[in-house]
Amino acid sequence: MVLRAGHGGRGSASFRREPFIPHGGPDGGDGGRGGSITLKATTQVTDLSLYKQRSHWEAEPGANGAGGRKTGRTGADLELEVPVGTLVLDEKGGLIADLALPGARAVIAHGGAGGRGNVHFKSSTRHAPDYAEPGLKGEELSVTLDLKLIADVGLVGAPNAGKSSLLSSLTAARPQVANYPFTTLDPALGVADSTGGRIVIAEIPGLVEGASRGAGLGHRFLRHAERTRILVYVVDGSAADPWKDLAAVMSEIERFSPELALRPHLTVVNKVDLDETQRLRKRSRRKGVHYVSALSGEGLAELMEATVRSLASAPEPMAPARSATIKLPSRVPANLVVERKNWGFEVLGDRVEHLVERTNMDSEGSLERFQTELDRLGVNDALEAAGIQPGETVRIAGVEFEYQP
Ligand SMILES: Nc1nc2c(ncn2[C@@H]2O[C@H](COP(=O)(O)OP(=O)(O)O)[C@@H](O)[C@H]2O)c(=O)[nH]1
Ligand SMILES: [Mg+2]
Repeated sequence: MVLRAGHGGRGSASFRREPFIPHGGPDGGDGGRGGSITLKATTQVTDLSLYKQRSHWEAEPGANGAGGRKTGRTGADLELEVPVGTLVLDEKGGLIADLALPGARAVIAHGGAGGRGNVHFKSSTRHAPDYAEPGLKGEELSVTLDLKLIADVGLVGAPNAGKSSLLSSLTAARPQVANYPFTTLDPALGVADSTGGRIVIAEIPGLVEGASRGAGLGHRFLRHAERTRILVYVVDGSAADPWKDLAAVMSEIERFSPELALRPHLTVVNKVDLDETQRLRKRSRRKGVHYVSALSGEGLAELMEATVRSLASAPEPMAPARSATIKLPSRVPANLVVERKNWGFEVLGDRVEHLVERTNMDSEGSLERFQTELDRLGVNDALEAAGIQPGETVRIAGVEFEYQP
């Protein structure tokens, strides 16, 4: 994914106009700073699909300065929302940011500073500076987004099965527990200390909870489940038909992702402190089911042991399930690109753009060197090849020139 922050606005080289004074003092204001690009972690977004569809993002440039010491408007920042657990890596795989918590933000590409207007360049020897600085280029970089696992274990099940209660009995987390179907809407996380080390457990909000909030939401929650290594199906043993509830949840998961349905899982019947659940336990011949009570703590130690064993043998999830990695070649051209526009020609290229930014267009000496360098970099050839005519406009790094071979 290529992120390009906004170019800084150009400083203005303007002079005050006053009646009877042919040349007022310089009053050109500064260019505005270009917008930056920020990534923000949110639970509202659960995957990186948006960034697979669109790989180029640009923030707004700063506006140019103007006469009357007017500073150009700052370019608007661009804030891109990514799922919690997104890693931002540079081209070599180095970590730029770890957006592990909801609300975490990182500025990834900084906007270019605005150029100074000519009011700054007045000195005792120079009363009428007729130049101003160009704005600086916004940072441009190619990054890879990688989505970490949010948890080792995902608790899934119907509303009121006791997912939140289990999470709070197994870990120090204190999710909302309530006896009605509209509770958790974000995955709540907790950490359990076990013989197998730290285990991160996530409560995946119920499908019915999601479905009742509008179509597709249930599936949005299930995307969180994809980012766990094993699933624990939680069933309310005191419900009218617990096995039917279990089947409903499993088929919903199957419908969402057959791969997810095949992931290692445990089945937990909760509320074994209640008579209905006790009776179910006596009646049922199902094997491999863990009967527990989040309330009394019964069966929880055994459940944790089974979880540790299951995690130990669980394969590392396949790449697409575990991490939606976007790898794109860097678009930033080391060499030269000439693009025809309706107003003239735009020249793109790291080296030539840096050259323009470094050059003080006011000094004869540096202008001469600039021309030679442009030629050496092949800019003139490239423009000729693109069919440029004398007098047409060329823009390099935000600075415009008239082409005169
Ligand atoms: N008797 C009993 N009630 C429980 C148990 N676990 C949860 N509950 C109750 O079941 C209701 C729903 O629990 P909650 O954890 O919010 O379920 P969730 O919707 O799956 O997160 C709450 O009223 C809990 O107090 C349990 O082991 N035994
Ligand atoms: Mg809950």
